[in-house]
Amino acid sequence: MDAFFRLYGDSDGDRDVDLHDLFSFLSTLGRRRGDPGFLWYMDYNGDDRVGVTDLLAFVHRIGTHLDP
Ligand SMILES: [Ca+2]
Ligand SMILES: [Ca+2]
Repeated sequence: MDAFFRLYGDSDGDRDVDLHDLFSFLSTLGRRRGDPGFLWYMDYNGDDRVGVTDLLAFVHRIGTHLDP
């Protein structure tokens, strides 16, 4: 499981952060732990909600690709 989500923001595990992952991120933006649709792996700083800090971390990674 942690190999799957080694790259923060890669929601589908294909080792990049692209538009598909962005849609997943936006679907959980503003949610907190316990909300339907909360995606724990999009919570970058671990404060149990997906907010501005996580958004900035995500945006920073858009377009990155993890090499094998
Ligand atoms: Ca991806
Ligand atoms: Ca957070």
